[in-house]
Amino acid sequence: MKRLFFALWPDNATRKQIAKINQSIYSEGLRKVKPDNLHVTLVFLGNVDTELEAIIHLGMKNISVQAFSICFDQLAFWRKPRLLCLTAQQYDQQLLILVDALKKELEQYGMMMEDRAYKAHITLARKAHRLVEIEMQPITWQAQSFCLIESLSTPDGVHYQVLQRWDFK
Ligand code: 3AM
Repeated sequence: MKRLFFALWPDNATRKQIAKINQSIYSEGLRKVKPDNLHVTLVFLGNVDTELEAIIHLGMKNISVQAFSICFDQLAFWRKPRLLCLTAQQYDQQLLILVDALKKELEQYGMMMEDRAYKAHITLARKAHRLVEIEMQPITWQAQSFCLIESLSTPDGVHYQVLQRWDFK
């Protein structure tokens, strides 16, 4: 079994910009996401066996979405999951089309998908207690592809590994 999710994976320049913002945040007890792990989750799959994983790898070529950009312009505190994350006030329609298409494809394989409205975010830190005031320049994320990611538990904490990448049109 592998623990999988679909995500937008940043290019190096975007990753550096986000990591820099994350460095500027301080609050007691925060558990920061490592720079190499920064991403935008699209759809969480959970544990997937080898057979289903092979079907997923093949099936995603049916997804046809145009490249788009997202402007992450706000730091938010999400109380229940105790996250500090970057959020976007507006989404390009292509992002919602992509998330919807992924869910529909996965439902065809018998997977149960969450019904909650999608909220694009970049998790920066966990175990947060409050919002932190920061000065930040908005981050424009040029999405050129989406990725299948494996979440691996290592002695150094969680590590995300890109398994496959699909380019947008
Ligand atoms: O990176 P973010 O915070 O968007 O919270 C987990 C993380 O999201 C989320 O999947 C991403 C990669 O681990 N996640 C973990 N378990 C989940 C679950 N049961 C989950 N999302 C939904 N349902």
